[in-house]
Amino acid sequence: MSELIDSNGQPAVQVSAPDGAQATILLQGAHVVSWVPAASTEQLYLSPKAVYAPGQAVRGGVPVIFPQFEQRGPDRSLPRHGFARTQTWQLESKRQGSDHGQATLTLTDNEATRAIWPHGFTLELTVAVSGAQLDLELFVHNTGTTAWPFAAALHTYLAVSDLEKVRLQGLQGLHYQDSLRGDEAIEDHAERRFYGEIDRIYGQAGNLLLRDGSRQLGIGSANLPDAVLWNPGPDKCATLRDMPADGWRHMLCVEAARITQPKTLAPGEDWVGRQSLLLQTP
Ligand code: TA6
Repeated sequence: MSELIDSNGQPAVQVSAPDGAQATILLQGAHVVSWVPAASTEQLYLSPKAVYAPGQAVRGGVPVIFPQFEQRGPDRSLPRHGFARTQTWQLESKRQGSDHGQATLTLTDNEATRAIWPHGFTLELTVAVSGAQLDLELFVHNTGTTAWPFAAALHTYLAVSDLEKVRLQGLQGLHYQDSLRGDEAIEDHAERRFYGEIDRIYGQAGNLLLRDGSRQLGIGSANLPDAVLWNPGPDKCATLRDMPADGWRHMLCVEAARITQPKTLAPGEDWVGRQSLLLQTP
């Protein structure tokens, strides 16, 4: 227990690198709520009205989404965005190396998960900070006796100075599903701008670059081929009780996800997906 700190009244783990890079992870949901690169400032958005309570998803940071995304399945009877984000994870290990700090949190099936999803599993989230980089690695292992499909996402809320000043590169030519319009299209902008509400799933995304004034954030992923862009815009934001009225201006979710093609794990099989964020000096 000595490894734990308090973050907004919740037990949490803080990892730090010798160069001062830091991240804070709540045990509930293995939810990264803060990432400060070395000699820099907070890069994640965390709503000042976020609710910290059992069973409640925290608004901001990096919710871990498993085993379904939204209500899109593969098992639609589950809570929206699955259950990993509201379960209490365990701290498995924490250490500081010569150039990085890292921690691994685990979640295994338990009475509550088996009551809604009758499968044996282990999840591990490894969070590593070093200099200007944050690496998030989600490991999924089927410990049960039957195969099961799952969807997953690292639902990253990036802090931005003002949404209307943000540009995102790397999407041009990608096919996307627009959840607001209910249609599909090909992205034709080399630099996507944002004017308010957006909710899209881009397939086969590669490396992305977020520009926010002089700040540049590189966003990479592995094995999580979908990129979700989400911002509630002013009207939806006003309906979210855990967001301030102007919260939408200061965040953009750029999520690394596996949604459109769920992965199936046979008994004993495992899978790893990653998202990496790199603050680039101009
Ligand atoms: O990832 C986008 C999304 O699925 C949106 O549709 C939006 O509602 C958001 O996630 C937040 O979902 P939540 O359940 O955390 O309110």
